[in-house]
Amino acid sequence: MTCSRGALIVLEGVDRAGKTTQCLKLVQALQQSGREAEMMRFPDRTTVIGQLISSYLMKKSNLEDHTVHLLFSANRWEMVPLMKQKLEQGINLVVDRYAFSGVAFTSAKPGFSLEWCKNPDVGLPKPDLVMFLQLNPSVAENRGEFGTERYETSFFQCTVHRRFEELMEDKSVNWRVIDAARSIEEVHKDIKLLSENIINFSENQPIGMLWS
Ligand code: Z5A
Repeated sequence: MTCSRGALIVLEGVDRAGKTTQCLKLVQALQQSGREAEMMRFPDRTTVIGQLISSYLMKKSNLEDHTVHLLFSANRWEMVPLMKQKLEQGINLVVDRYAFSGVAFTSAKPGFSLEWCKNPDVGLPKPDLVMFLQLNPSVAENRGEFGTERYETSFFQCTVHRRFEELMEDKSVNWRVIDAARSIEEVHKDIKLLSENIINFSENQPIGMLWS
């Protein structure tokens, strides 16, 4: 008996766009409709590499910029065997940030090209769908103060947003832009519909390789 594979669905967006809120709601909705679904997030702070990243983000330690970029990528690669296993078991994976955040954040730093930043993530399991939660920085500001972690400043987030826009010009990735300024329920409705469609479409397709 052959089992249909699960879909790899990624949510991206700038700070406070609602990625975590929507990932949780999507997993719940898919499960309620009888589908197998699980959430993953990057960085995954539970692993040894994830703890190095977490300490860096919390400004408890400093890491050289190339080094931390490679650690973020390694944190995805260490999850690849598990991701593939789950997808092949028919479990749909809903992922909060992925390689696109990796590239957008590092390339927002001086001296980093998009191309260099993409290289370590070439060949990762390719998402079947990437939904970018679009939110104007002024609306995001109304969702509360920035936290105290690294990168949580308006100036840096604006540069990150521009890098995401450059990444979205790549038609080899199935990007969908979602207006995240609406209510949680309205945003969820769109995300659920797009996800259900891609789950049906992907079930008999092989898992692709990102940027290759
Ligand atoms: N990073 C990197 O540099 N390289 C990499 O490779 C990767 C990541 C993978 C990780 O942060 C940091 O690491 C991140 C990128 C960098 N740095 N920054 N900035 P994280 O993943 O641990 O945390 P986060 O991604 O920064 O979370 P977030 O962006 O702040 O939040 P969010 O997930 O987008 O939003 P939320 O938590 O669902 O919602 C935020 C608030 O808004 C909350 O109060 C909600 O109730 C509210 N909300 C949500 N939706 C709505 C709507 N529709 N209306 C009104 N209010 C809403």
